[in-house]
Amino acid sequence: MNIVISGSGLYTPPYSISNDELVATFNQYVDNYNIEHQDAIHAGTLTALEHSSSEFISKASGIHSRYVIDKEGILDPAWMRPRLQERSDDEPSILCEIGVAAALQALQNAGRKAADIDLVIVACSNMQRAYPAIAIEIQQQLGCSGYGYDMNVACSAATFGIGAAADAIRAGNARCALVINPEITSGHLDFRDRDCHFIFGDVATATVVEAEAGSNAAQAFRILGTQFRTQFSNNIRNNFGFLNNASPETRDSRDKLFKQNGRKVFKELLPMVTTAISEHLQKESMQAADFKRFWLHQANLTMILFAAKKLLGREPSSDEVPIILDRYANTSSAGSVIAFHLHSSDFKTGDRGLLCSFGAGYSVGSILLEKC
Ligand code: CO8
Repeated sequence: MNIVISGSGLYTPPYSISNDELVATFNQYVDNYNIEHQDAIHAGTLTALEHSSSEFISKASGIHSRYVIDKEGILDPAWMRPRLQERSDDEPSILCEIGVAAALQALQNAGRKAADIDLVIVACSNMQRAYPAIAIEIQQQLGCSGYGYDMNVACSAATFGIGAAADAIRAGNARCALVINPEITSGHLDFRDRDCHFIFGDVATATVVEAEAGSNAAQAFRILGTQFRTQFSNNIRNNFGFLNNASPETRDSRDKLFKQNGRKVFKELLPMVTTAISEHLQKESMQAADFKRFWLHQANLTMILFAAKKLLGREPSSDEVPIILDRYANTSSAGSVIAFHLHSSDFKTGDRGLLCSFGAGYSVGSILLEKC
């Protein structure tokens, strides 16, 4: 049975923060900290914090700005995190709200109604609560039938989710699925950490996955093959979880937010990604040159260009490897789907593209697509 991605959707938060704005807040925080702790710093018992820099950020990452769900709280040097009003159980959760916005656009592009959906998968890096599943809340909010569940494979959650949806349809458990990636990364980022305060942005994406036969989308992409790989690593980690309550002494310590060893990630994950994609193409008797476009995970510009060059054996053009992280930053699982959503309308029947995500786990997911 042929399965297609029949539509995609994108919710972009209303606020954008430039590198200069982010760095101004960070540097103010650093100055305040160093003044507050000047005695200990002079005594040599505490190390002074160093300023961040916009030049470093754009050079090291390719990121110039990021969208966020709340700007004021993040840019307040005394707070430096989104300030989000907790909602009552009777109100839609924030992940549900932004997920629904992306889902409605995906449904429209797929020529589908919510009533056609019988599987909702919410696939992202962090759920805002343990249960009930955000997917089931969205199922109810939209009026979908069938079933829903949440899953987390960090940055690879979207491709793994699309794969799970395609498998469910082939197995006869569902007919038409919504895979939704609401990413409020600003909620699990330490904006006081110079090494990573600039990396992430908020967004939500969604895709509709269904059988090709019966699909009535104007812009459907046939899934030619999927491949998923994982390999354990501590180099990208977040120890937030339900057992934190059992160790209240360390409940708010640094490791309960995103942390990474960026250099090691570069060194270890890139070979894993390029090997996985090459093996996937080989398995399907295809070559990189058969593909018009590579919608790659958007974590770091150098990383994206390195992977594309390795695959193609030459410098990629900007048309072959669209970049969206310059204004969206790393949006975790949503990054490659944003690239797909914004850069796929020019495909003609038979054109091929590769959707690939990679990140914490480690994890790598690749999906080979062909325009119907
Ligand atoms: N301003 C100025 N200087 C800085 C700054 C800064 N902000 N930060 C670091 N420096 C300095 C360092 O101190 C260092 O100085 P020195 O050489 O004197 O020691 C120098 O700059 C170089 O630092 P790095 O070696 O760290 O710099 P890199 O060139 O490695 O760039 C990056 C840093 C951009 C972080 C890079 O390593 C990178 O992008 N790595 C890959 C990251 C990646 O792909 N991670 C994937 C994680 S995402 C994921 O899987 C999902 C997780 C879930 C989502 C979480 C949401 C919050």
